[in-house]
Amino acid sequence: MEKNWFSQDRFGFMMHWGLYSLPAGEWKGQQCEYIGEWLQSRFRIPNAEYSRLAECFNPVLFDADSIVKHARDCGMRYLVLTSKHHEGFAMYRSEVDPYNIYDATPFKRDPILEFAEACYKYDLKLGLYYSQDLDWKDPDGGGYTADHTNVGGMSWTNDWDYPNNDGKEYARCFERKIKPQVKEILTRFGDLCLIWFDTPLTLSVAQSQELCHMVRMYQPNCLVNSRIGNGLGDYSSLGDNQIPAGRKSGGLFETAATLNDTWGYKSFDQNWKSSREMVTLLGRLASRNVNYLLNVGPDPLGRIPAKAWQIMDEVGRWMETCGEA
Ligand code: JFZ
Repeated sequence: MEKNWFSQDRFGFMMHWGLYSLPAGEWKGQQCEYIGEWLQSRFRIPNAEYSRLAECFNPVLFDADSIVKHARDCGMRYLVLTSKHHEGFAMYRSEVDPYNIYDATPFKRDPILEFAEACYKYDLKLGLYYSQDLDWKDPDGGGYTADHTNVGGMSWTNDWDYPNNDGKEYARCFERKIKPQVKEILTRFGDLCLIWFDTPLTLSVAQSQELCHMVRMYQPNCLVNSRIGNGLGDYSSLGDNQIPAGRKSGGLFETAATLNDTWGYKSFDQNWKSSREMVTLLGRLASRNVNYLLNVGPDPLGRIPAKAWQIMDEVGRWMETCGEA
């Protein structure tokens, strides 16, 4: 795989899928007004309680083949899947940590592997999201330095289970979990087109460099996004849903944008963009030299919500009639 694919294949599909998809934005009678994948931090749910979601996570209607085919029909050329989000739960069979979809759920399947196979079949490129800094399962997960809260007033770090921020040492989490899991995702699923790191708050320059070197070593043609931190990476992830004012030059750029107002599934978020808005956005971003990475959160059974599926259908039809970029 050549690295210059990025400027040709301007349209990608991102999926935020994890344990958070199961409560679907609600916890004990309260609706999460914030993005769904932040539910654990929003309601400060102890790991002992949150991890029990795994016991009933069984997305039996998940079908990687039909989702990838649908993305392809919609004109998308690459996929980006959450292999592990801030909650710390791996969505693939990890030997590093049993807190993963294969070992901890009745599902006993590896969706990332199934997606990888479907991508190969339909000739889409595969990229993986991995939260390398924030990890709420690990006592030394990042986000405990400086300001401990994000814009919504939620903790970056798990200070509900592990309140002693001063005693935390990200280097321990980095060595025992992050590096070994990054190695896993780089070596298990064939060629990757990119790794989508996120929210670098705690990583040192050396740690960002080390992850970059691992990517180079195991996947020489795999791009790294700028959220690896410390000014590194091959391309810039712009702010969420951001459209730059003018044409970007001197590099590769991507805007991740979600189809409603959450990245992870929330049953009550029905604020979907129209296919017309999507097509317009795709055109405007492409004219500014920016890729469009469109996100949808699969539901607890592993389905793309019907409304999102239908909007993607419409985009596909538009692509057919008006030609592809
Ligand atoms: C991060 C995550 O915290 C969030 O859950 C989701 O995965 C999203 C795609 O990425 O949130 C961010 C990170 C960076 C910015 C905004 C939200 N930013 O730079 O504007």
